Amino acid sequence: MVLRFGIEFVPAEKTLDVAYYSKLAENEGFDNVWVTDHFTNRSVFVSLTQVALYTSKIIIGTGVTNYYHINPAVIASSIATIAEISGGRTILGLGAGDKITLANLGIERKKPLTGMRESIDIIRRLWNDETVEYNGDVFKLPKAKLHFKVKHKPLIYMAAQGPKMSQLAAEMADGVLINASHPRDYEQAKVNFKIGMEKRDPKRRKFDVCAYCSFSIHDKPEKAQNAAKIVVAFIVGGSIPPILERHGIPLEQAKNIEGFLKQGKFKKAIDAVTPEMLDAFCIAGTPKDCIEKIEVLQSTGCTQLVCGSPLGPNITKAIKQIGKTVIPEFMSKW
Ligand code: F42
Repeated sequence: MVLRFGIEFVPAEKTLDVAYYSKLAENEGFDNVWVTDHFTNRSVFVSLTQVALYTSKIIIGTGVTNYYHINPAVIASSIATIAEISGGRTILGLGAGDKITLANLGIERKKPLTGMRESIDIIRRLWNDETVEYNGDVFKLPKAKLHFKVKHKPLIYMAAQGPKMSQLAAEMADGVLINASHPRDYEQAKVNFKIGMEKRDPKRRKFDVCAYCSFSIHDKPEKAQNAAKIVVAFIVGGSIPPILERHGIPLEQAKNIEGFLKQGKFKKAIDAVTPEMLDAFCIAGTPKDCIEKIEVLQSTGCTQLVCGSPLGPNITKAIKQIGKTVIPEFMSKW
């Protein structure tokens, strides 16, 4: 089966740079651009607006925004505006938000699962031109209505790693973005998708399973791996014990890395990343290494591979290399 390719950009970069990379990705055969959202970076919606104006066919989306730092009604109107600008090429990627980033805003991530269910409900109803009077556990909207018609209703993809979030994604969303790079994580996710699928409306479109991987490509494997180490350090430092145990990563090694990161000792954190951690939490190596790992992910049922940060030691070269050497391997042979 054909595998779609997505790419993640982080608006720590200027909006014009994100737009330039997105256009390059479009030209190199990528299907989707996902732009991350943290208040510390440039605005995801402004970045996506610029991406929409610079591209013509690639699907663009938040990868991902969240309903704690933006009210779902504001998410509904913002992403519908981008859908309008892009001519319907837009997906809403929605997550519970990064716990540590939200804590810096004094926002406690209360009832994330309930918040997700309610947000999706509110957003879809607003797009359907309803006046929403909502009295949920997390959201209370006395009277919300959009004063413009949403012609292009975006698909909604959920970020999910946890068992209940994964089940909810299969029940309610059009797709899921799983922040993981190892087949073990996808085998586990499948168990939860099956549970969620039982409650899914059969009229809803086919469920898109996106492997949102830390990805790094270079002809010299050690260069690719070195570029990925800081990202992997953050993943290891932020992972909960069951995930570390699933991949056989000793908890004390992870605690060690977490400590270095908290103190801003990034070089020490990078040096503490082991080959086992790289294997568990990223796809990094030569084009051949990357293709082999992607093939295994595809065999677990993934329908889209999202190439996430760092992409490689050089972003422009990495986008071109993925487009020329990796994507063609997964295009239909007939
Ligand atoms: N976060 C960002 O802030 N910005 C990004 O750009 C971003 C990108 C991104 C891309 C892909 C991806 O997969 C994740 C990404 N994230 C990003 C992280 C994302 O926002 C979420 O933090 C992450 O996906 C959440 O992962 P999770 O599936 O582990 O969900 C957490 C919140 C969780 O606790 N899940 C539990 C579970 O089992 O799935 C649910 C717990 C539960 O049931 N809670 C009950 C409820 O009602 O919510 C209440 C329990 C109680 O008593 O309070």
